Amino acid sequence: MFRTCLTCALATAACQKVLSVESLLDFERHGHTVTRGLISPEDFQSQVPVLQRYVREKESAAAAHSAFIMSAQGMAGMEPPFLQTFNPHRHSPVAWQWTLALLSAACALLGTERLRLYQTSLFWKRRGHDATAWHQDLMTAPIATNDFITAWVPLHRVGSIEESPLVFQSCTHKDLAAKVHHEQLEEMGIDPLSCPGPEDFGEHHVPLEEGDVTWHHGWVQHGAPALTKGVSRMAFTASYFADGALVMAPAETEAEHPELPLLAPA
Ligand SMILES: O=C(O)CCC(=O)C(=O)O
Ligand SMILES: [Fe+2]
Repeated sequence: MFRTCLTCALATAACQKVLSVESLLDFERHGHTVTRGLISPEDFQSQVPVLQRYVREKESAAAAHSAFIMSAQGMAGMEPPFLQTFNPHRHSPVAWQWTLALLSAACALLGTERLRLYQTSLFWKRRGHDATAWHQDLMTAPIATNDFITAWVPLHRVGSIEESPLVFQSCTHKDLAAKVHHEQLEEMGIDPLSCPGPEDFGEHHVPLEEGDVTWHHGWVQHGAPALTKGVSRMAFTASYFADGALVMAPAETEAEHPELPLLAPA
């Protein structure tokens, strides 16, 4: 991000005010980092119950969506990795407040002063749900950019790997050559099922206390192990990208991303 910061003295000053140089470098080098205590204890205690209530209200819609996705991927009847409620910021003032509260740190980490919001989500992983498989967020976002970041905010303490934190393959946002894709493994005669999953490979930031936030770059490989301690894990996420990126033509994205047409360049 210094690449971008150096083009603008103001942005450099803003970056260093919001986050330490160590955090900025950590994100730049590894593609993920953690910011401790970004949500204040007062806000956390009063606002988390509102978000938890919202997740529960949307449970049946989220379950229907995940059943649809599992079936589309030929895995009908299997456990999904989580229930996902999309874009709570459009309906919940608290989710919108968190989206704005995370903005300065997101700008600092991407080294820009103007971001667009791609999406917010609430992830609810319960005991019995599958692991969140290794993936890169930008693979499924219809945006041509390398400047994309997601804040992942657990709605409770995540004290250990058994409680399903996000797990990252460091540096894959810069150098994917070091890792091989699932399909390539098959070609190479390696059983993809015996590849180490997020439960026994990768870096994480536990223990995460209330108000801590992990950040990951849109190209970094990440996932999460299945929950083996506790019964439920919930997280709020907000994904942003640097203003000015090209997005796919509205007609192709309208069904899934009704807000994206607003972002299309003239
Ligand atoms: O919470 C999870 O298990 C998945 C979240 C995720 O992949 C993301 O925030 O990009
Ligand atoms: Fe992701």
